Amino acid sequence: MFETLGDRLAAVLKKISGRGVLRPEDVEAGLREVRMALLEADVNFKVVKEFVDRVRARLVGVEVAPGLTAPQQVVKAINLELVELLGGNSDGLHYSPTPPTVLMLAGLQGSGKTTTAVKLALLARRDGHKPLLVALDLRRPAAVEQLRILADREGLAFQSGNGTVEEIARGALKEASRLGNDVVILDTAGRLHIDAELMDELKRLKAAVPVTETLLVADAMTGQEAVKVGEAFAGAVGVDGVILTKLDGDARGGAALSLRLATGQRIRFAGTGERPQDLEVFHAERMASRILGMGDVLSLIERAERTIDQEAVKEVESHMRSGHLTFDDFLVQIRQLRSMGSLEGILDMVPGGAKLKGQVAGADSEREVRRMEAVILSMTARERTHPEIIDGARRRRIARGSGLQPADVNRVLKAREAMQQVAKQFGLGNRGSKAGVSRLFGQGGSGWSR
Ligand SMILES: Nc1nc2c(ncn2[C@@H]2O[C@H](COP(=O)(O)OP(=O)(O)OP(=O)(O)O)[C@@H](O)[C@H]2O)c(=O)[nH]1
Ligand SMILES: [Mg+2]
Repeated sequence: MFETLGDRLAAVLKKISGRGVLRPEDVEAGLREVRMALLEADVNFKVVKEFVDRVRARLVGVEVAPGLTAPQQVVKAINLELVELLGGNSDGLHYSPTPPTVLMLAGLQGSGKTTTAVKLALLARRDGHKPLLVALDLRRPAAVEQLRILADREGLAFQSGNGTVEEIARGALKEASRLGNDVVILDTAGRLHIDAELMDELKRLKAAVPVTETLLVADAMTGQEAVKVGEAFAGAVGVDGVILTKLDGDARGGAALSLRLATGQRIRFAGTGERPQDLEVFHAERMASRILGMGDVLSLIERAERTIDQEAVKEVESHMRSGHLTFDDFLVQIRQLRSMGSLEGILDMVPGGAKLKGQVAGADSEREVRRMEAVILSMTARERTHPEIIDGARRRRIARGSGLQPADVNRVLKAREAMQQVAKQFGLGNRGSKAGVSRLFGQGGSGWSR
């Protein structure tokens, strides 16, 4: 299981602590442990292969970054890929542009549906909405009462009824429109195991009322079962997002990865306790570090990189002044940009930045930066210092190494040139370089191959 990913790596990492360049055999030894840990956690083998390939591309033959040790560099690469695989940070609840927003919670027995229904209702209320909780668990006699009590305690509107789940749901929607409830949360019944009857009930429910989103509620302790659960619900009912509960326990979060891959959907929220306020918007970085189990190492890396950045920035500036911007310089700029926060925030600070804002989607900029990074890290040291030698064949090789297309490599090549141009145009020094980076992102807002 995932519990051991960090532990598994520890021994391998210890052996490479003195290296300045990561030798392929060292990287392979580390990747073997990663592969085993993921396979044991029931992650699909194709995904494991892709994951391992992408981590490899970030590492083989790469010089260890200044300020980092070889083990730190490996941990960092694995962590970055985990974040990517987890699909990035969640954007919370999606309210329907045409109210009411109907949220259907589905999941196995005891996964936390009823508790989560109340948590979501409170969140919707905090967001300025008027939620209605609907009890549709007619299987467990006490289930309706459980939701009623929880709703009462929080002063939330509650609806139950007689008849089939479809009838109750339809009735609840009418009631919602009469009372002005613009968010309707359906708490459905669970089953001990995946079963056809349950799936059928959920499908009928979905056909009866206009469900905005079906959210799969799953226990973080699910472990091996998570892939099956995710696939079953996604296949039979359709899942738009996942809520992972009981993360306050000692689950390492492996289920997050499995559920994300099995459903193809993001983890939206994490349940972090039994109380109605214990709900957090899902945070991919936090989860990746939990899966990796090396939080201390990650914060060390961050600190090391911040310190190095200051020195590197000075060097970049001197290169800019001499008119020769290498890809190593470019990388420093990109990383500096990332550590400065959101791209939109930065654009606010540069002249003409506001105009570029529309072209850069907030959620994607982080991703773009990561891709640029992947392209540059797939270059050899000579290519980075002498970009002019990058011909068609090299371009294809770099694309392969970074898991992207030659066109993406072209974009990064052009971006470096653009930045050099802009640096000249805006004058030199700190302010000039910030403007340069922002400008080039404005030019490359979209169009990555995947
Ligand atoms: N520690 C912790 N406990 C949770 C969390 N979410 C739910 N629980 C607990 O898990 C148990 C089951 O939660 P319910 O909300 O009743 O689960 P359910 O999916 O509605 O269960 P059924 O209606 O039987 O299918 C309860 O004791 C909850 O208090 C969480 O995030 N953390
Ligand atoms: Mg329940």
